[in-house]
Amino acid sequence: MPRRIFSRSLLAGGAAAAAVPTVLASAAPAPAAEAAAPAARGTVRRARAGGEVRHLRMYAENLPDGQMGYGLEKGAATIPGPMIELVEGDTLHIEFENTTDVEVSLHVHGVDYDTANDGTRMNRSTVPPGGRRTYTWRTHEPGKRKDGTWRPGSAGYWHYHDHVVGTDHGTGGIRRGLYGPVVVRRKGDVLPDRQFTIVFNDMTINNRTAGDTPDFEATVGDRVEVVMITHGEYYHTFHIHGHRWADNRTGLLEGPDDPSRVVDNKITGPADSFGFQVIAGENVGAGAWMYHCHVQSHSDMGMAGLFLVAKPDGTVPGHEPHRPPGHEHP
Ligand SMILES: [Cu+2]
Repeated sequence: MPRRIFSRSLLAGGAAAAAVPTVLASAAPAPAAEAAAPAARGTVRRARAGGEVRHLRMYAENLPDGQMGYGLEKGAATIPGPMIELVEGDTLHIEFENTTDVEVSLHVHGVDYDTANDGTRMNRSTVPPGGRRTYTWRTHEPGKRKDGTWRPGSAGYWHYHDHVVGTDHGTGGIRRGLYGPVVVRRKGDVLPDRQFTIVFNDMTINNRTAGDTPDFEATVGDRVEVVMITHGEYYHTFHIHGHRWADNRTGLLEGPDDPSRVVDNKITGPADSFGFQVIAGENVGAGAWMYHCHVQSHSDMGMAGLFLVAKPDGTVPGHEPHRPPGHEHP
């Protein structure tokens, strides 16, 4: 099926136009390409059982204009870095290579790691220029502790970032683009057709500024997952037009009496992450739907982009593809 609006990276890779690869959690281990193929209408794919031991190569690289990125292959680094997707119970070994000329590391939020894998200089878990090491992340299911209290599982929308470039807290690495999304599913979680990562980093979106902010593309009816991460010095509010989500672990309601609050706007601060799924254009149809920071001065300065929802024929009603996002008002 032709999708002529899909000329740009599905996952808005930043400096490189290549689609951001995904490590999948779907029922059968699948190539990344399968992530871009929406399931047949009316069917829902669900996360497989956890417990797999997975291996991944990851590279830290220099990008143009002083930026840096993570990638799954040499020469393929993106900002944000690749989506890493696991199911509770999985273990991930990341063979990490630093191709840059400065010390780099990999620090993750949300999953289990020991101090030797925390990506800090303090614990000697960084990687020198040209060096390699393996980082191990583990995840677990929820369950009852011996004392009867409830232990949370690892499932959630998380993220990774450098913890050593510039300062011992990775302030320079994060500023230059060394960050990316992690999704940990619970067995049976609904899997999306498309995934977008949106990072508010200082006054940028995915390190891109006014006029060059990323647009994201889907077709009416696609189950779209948004992973939203914040970095830098400021607090923001994330807002998307025409679509709402539940402010809980998955962003989905479990039934008519689910008490989760339904929102279309959420405050978010440095190192926060959350995610949700929407059905593109549900109840509202195809079109160019704006997403933006709702701190007014921030959106006025360009923290805005488009969620382009196409009709099945690939066209987006009312949208001129080469017009910059609609925030160029004088
Ligand atoms: Cu903002």
